[in-house]
Amino acid sequence: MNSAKDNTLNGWKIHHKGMLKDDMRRSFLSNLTYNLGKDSRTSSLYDQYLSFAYAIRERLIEQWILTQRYYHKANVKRTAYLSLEYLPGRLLEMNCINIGIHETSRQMIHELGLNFEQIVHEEPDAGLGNGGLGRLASCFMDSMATLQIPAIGYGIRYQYGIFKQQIAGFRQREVPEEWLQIINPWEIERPEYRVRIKFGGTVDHAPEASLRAPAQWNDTEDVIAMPYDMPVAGFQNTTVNTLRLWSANSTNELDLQEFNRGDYAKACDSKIESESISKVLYPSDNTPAGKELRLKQEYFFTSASLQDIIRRFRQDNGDDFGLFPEKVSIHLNETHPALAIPELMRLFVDEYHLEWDTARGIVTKVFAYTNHTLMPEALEKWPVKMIESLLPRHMEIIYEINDDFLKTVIGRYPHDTARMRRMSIIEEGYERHVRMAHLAIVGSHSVNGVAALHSQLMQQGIFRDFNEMSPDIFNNKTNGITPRRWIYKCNPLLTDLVSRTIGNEWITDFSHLKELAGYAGDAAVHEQWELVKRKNKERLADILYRWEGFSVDPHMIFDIQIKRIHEYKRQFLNILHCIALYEGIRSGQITDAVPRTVMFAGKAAPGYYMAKLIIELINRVAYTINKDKKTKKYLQVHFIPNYRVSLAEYLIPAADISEQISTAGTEASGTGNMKFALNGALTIGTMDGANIEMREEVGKDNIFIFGLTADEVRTLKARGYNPQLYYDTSEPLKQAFDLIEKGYFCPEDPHHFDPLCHSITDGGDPFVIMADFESYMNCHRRITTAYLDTVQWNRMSILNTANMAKFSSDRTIREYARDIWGIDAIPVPEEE
Ligand code: 26Q
Repeated sequence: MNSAKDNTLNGWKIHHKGMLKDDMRRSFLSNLTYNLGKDSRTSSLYDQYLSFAYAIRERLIEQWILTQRYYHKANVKRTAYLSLEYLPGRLLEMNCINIGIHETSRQMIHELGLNFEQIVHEEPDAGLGNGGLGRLASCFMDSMATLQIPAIGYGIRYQYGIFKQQIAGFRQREVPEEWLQIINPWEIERPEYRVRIKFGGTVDHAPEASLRAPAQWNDTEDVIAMPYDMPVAGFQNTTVNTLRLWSANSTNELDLQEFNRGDYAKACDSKIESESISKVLYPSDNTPAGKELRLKQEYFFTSASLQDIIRRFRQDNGDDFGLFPEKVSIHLNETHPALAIPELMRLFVDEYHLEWDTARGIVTKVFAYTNHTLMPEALEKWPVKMIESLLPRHMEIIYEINDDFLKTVIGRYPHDTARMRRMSIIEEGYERHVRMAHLAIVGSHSVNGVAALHSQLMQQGIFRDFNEMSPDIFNNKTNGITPRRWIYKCNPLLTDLVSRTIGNEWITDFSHLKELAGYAGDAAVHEQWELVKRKNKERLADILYRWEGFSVDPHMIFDIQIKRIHEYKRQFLNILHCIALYEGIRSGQITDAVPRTVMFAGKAAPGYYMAKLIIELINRVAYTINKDKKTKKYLQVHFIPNYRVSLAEYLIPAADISEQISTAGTEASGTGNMKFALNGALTIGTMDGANIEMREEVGKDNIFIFGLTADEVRTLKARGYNPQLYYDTSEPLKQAFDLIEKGYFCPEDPHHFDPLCHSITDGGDPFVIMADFESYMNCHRRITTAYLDTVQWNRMSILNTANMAKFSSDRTIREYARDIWGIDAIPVPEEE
């Protein structure tokens, strides 16, 4: 792939882009001149970024074409990953690394007298997701390409990604992020693959025909789905997979009619309305967004993707749909694309005239569903009325699927009508709803959770009835993260140190990382390990000063909690503890404080009142604490605005302590926890999500676990939990709570934080903050004592990195490919 020579492609002689420094320089300058009309004197950083990105893109494209052509020729089974969210972050440097040209490019840019760091910072993050679920999808895309698994990711090309967060007057302000205002060099429009998506209208059946016979869906309002492809390169191999994102365009016929009638405004309205579908990402994470436009988005990208999958299948296999499950596997990332199930039924029955039962059999073999949340309010359900008016044929099909399903239930459990009601896809009540998770389970051959505890709770809790009836479809696939972005790219110093210590095989075979454990007691490694952490803290300090104007001191402990703001994630517990520390130091009760900087970052859903109030509390507490001369040397608190992938890449390598403190039984997995530990931070965490498996890997002495277990939380609540009891018996908790309640942090409006205070007292403290406080505080005391023993700390830190091999998304994807998709690696030959 990296050889510089001429090549033929499709019978055309094209120039194989060379990978040497001179080749790169030629491409870069040629793009600057002929594409952007600039020279190295007149070019802006933006011009330089684009030219550089184009030069890299040119080097991806041939292998991209070869990969796709090879998949077609070998007629391989492919997996389609359907996700409403992706969070790829910046791509320029990552692509450089993946095609093996990072160092060469860096030198080339440097020798031109340009600044590599500044250039790559010109790229906006592709923020097409909210949090864990979206970032996981991107880690998976990376691993699928690296493992050479034939895969295609489908999603929406939102014009506005996740909002930009500003902090003004201590509060979150949302600013629209129009990332496509500037050119996206990584996408290629593919008008030849656009498809038509229908909405509304009516369904016509032949007289006396069953709902299961082919029907006609007429008088619809249509939207065009335009695909944009982004290359996803494997790590230094020959595979380049595709991420295909759909953009909504209007069909011109409709507005032309109105236009010709002279109703210009209306003509524009319908254009605007159809194009609004891909306009904006819903900024809700683990919280409901029960808006019709959201449902439209879900159907829009699902239908477009399925039509695309079928087109490709027919091209390779004709209409022999019996082969479909041997050639296609479709993965549902949460229930957001669950309409794919009735949609595939509709396409098979109505468009390709398959028998209902035949179609139904194929569908279940093809789909698999991953659940990502136990929060009851985040389980998707849509009013039957809404689906009926937007997707009338799908509603019929859902009823028919449900009929079949309920017959099986009643066959297995005769007379158990309560069970039938619980399991039905339709929720009865004042208004009837479609339960998307039930639809996804009934239509899939595999349902998985994302960490061992989560899968277990899912099977015993929300999906208990389903698990009793079909235990074989349930399984666990513990999440992972891609080591390419989450150590190799974001922590070059540590990457070098690890390679110098154990050789560099670990980069391509992560299981080698455990060899590092052999050096956990090595004084020379310790010294370098410490130095790397220090340098990463300095790098962060530098960036925070330049971007946000605040100074942090790298000599202090960096204690970091970064994730979406949510009550169950308990940022409130962390800030309460900060207040207790502050009060303790200020009053002289704490005399042995170890200097620390506590950092928070994360976005709140714009409509999530409590989450926004937590952000305001953190900012006000930070303001009060940071200006106090008495405590300044010992405690600093910062809220860093606009958390995103590119910021995480600086924060994570600089962390000493990673906060993973969700109420046990609430965080499905967490993936930030893995990123921190991989970069040598020590975790303070609860027995929740993947923390439990991390503890198994690193050993109980190398992680700081506190608080009630999921079982204990359940029992406590069942017995009648009284948060007041904990308040009464813990002096530090009482002091911290009282400061907030008395308005110490908001003198101009002392009752400002009442809703937060109430939630953990009279409100019943659903996330057991009060009950876990003492344990959390004591755990922090243990962890700071441990920090003072530098040798011991370095040892633990090294063992954390060394024992993270399990949490590579490569391991996760291997399991998905083997157990769920039935797909093997297909190494793409270098040349035809
Ligand atoms: C719900 C109802 C209606 C519309 C949307 C939603 C909705 C939106 C986003 C439901 C859930 C989400 C996002 C969930 C999510 O990000 N879950 C996280 O997934 C990670 C990857 O598996 C886990 O590591 C996290 O623990 C989990 O919180």
